[in-house]
Amino acid sequence: MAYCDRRVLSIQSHVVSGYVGNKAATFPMQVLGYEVDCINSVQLSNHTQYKHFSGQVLDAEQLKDLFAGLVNNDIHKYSHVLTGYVGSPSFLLEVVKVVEELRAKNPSIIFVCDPVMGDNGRFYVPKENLAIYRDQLLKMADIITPNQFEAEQMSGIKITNEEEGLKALKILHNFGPKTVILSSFDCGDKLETLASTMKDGKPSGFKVEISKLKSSFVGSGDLFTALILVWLHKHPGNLQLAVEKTVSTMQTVLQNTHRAAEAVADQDTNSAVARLELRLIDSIRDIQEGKVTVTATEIKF
Ligand code: PXL
Repeated sequence: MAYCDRRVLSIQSHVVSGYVGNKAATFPMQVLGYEVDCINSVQLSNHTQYKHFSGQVLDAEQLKDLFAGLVNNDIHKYSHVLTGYVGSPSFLLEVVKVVEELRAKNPSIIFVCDPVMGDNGRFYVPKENLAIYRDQLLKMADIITPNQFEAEQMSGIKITNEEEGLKALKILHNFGPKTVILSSFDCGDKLETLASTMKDGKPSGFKVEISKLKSSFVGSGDLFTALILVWLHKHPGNLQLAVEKTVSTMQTVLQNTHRAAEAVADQDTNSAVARLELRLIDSIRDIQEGKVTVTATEIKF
């Protein structure tokens, strides 16, 4: 295997406690056989949906400094660059330069961009990040994985059903990325994943219906993106299988998490938010196995 066949530079958040950002993405990619180098865009005590959080947010100069070390040692050759939660617009603008330099080093690098901005109708990063994703990062990205809120913000389309979801996908393709995956959107009594890739100038893809769980999870989008990066790489050209493996694993990890949270529900030492931290370590075998339990069906565009 060549030096950089399965090497990911992952630029996302670090949290001391819990599983979002790099803490949610690194372990799954590693146990599936990938080398993962992390740049932590922020270092926080815990994710921002807790009552309290504290820590540091890196800016452009700090990213530039870290990346310069890699370049000066000529150790910046990666198969993938993955970006997620970024807490400062200046840092995000510097990410554009980092991706350019990584692509100069390895022209076939795959850029997987999760435009992490918010969820359930509200932003949890500065709003200025929206224009930077839409106008600069999307045109460089090979694969993007917005959630419903992020797809709505970037496309300008409110998504309440599949037709609107597909309309948003097409708009997002027009910004540049070959593959657009709407990790999930709410269509009443169910959730749905939509994945599409451009072939001969036209979008083609697959959808999966998912049943809703009663809990709401933080970090699930970060896990989703790490899994789709791996499964698309292991099954090149087979979007259907990659989506099936990703959504199946997600369902299993979320069910494991939900079950574990219920089991400790009456212990007052754990807040409701802490109980719902993803049970990634307990799910190691499910992550490695990637057993398909859902069926993705072809989308009629
Ligand atoms: O999963 C998104 C995410 C990532 N990183 C941090 C977060 C959140 C969501 O709240 O707070 C630090």
